[in-house]
Amino acid sequence: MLVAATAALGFATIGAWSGDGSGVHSASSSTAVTAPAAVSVPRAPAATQSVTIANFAFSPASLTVSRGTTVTWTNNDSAPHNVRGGPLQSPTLNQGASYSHTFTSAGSFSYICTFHPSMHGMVTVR
Ligand SMILES: [Cu+2]
Repeated sequence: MLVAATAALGFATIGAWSGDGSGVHSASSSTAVTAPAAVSVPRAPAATQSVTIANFAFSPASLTVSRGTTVTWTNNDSAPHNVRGGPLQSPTLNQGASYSHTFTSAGSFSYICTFHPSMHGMVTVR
């Protein structure tokens, strides 16, 4: 009697195990769902900001960033421009060209375009 009960229990256990087998299957598809979350990780490390050069002006003309931020200037004008002042020493930026600088110390950094000195910009780093 007892042996028969044990055998039945063993059979039931095997049945449960095969049920787990299909459970493993759904677990592997939930692993695939987890993967897109890992894609968000690269966003965290480096802060970036953009300044557009258009219509002979920097936009935004004034920007406040945290130390370690990389600022990228992109010239959208057909006229060439540059970004000069303090640590900012870009080459001539023709249309579509960009220049990046990573600000590692706090301070206020004003800059101009030396071709058009009326073009002013400022980056405040804190
Ligand atoms: Cu200019």
